[in-house]
Amino acid sequence: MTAEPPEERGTPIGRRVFLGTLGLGALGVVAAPVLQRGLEDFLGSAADKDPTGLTGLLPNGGGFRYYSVTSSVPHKNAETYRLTVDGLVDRPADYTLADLRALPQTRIVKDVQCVTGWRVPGTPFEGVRLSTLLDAAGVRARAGAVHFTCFDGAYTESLTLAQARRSDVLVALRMQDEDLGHDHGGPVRLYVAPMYFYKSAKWLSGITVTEKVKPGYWEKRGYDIDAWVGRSNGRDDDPTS
Ligand SMILES: Nc1nc2c(c(=O)[nH]1)N[C@H]1C(S)=C(S)[C@@H](COP(=O)(O)O)O[C@H]1N2
Ligand SMILES: [Mo]
Repeated sequence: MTAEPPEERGTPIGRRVFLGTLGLGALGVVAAPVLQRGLEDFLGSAADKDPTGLTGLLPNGGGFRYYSVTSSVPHKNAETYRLTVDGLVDRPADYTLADLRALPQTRIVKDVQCVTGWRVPGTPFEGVRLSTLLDAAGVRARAGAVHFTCFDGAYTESLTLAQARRSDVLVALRMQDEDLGHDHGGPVRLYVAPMYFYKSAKWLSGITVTEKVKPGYWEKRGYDIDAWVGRSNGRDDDPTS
């Protein structure tokens, strides 16, 4: 088994670890932000440690852990949510939740893999293909990448244009066949099926087409930019896609 960073072992409930402030890149380790709180997270951790799988039977949200790099995140709903598409495009756009729901929806069922080691099998995500929004915006010839921003005000991510145009990259509105809840990045998050889950930016608010890849929040702190599951970050997990 690939080594997990220590904060993933027995993290006490309520402990807040903001590794970003510790200069992860300088430490040269692969580690993750952990902001664990509440019953769901406790059960999620416990399930990983109980070889009998007993805790897996509890209604614990299926092994997901809550992550945020900020201590609080505003709540957005159908009235207040907006997604902006801008940058190197011919037709910048602002989408409401209703606008996104009115576009063709794609459902994908794959495993989810966090770079710190936890994996959740067969998780349905559903939403609009990112390529649909890019095509609608009219990406200009010199564009080469896409940058994502979030309404937590801090998290960012990026993909090359080729990655962003894959059919398994979604602007997700639903997860586990329910509308995306706030804790999982709702009402709208990115879902990048073949990559480690840190690429799947929660609370998505901006899609900016750029010339070159701009490293995202964790990539500035040491994670690989090309985050293919099993082929990056020094890990050998089975692919998710
Ligand atoms: N805005 C935002 N998106 C984020 C993160 C975050 O801290 N903030 N963490 C990433 C990481 S490292 C993981 S593993 C997943 C966790 O998603 P979950 O909280 O739905 O389990 O979200 C990713 N997207
Ligand atoms: Mo993660």
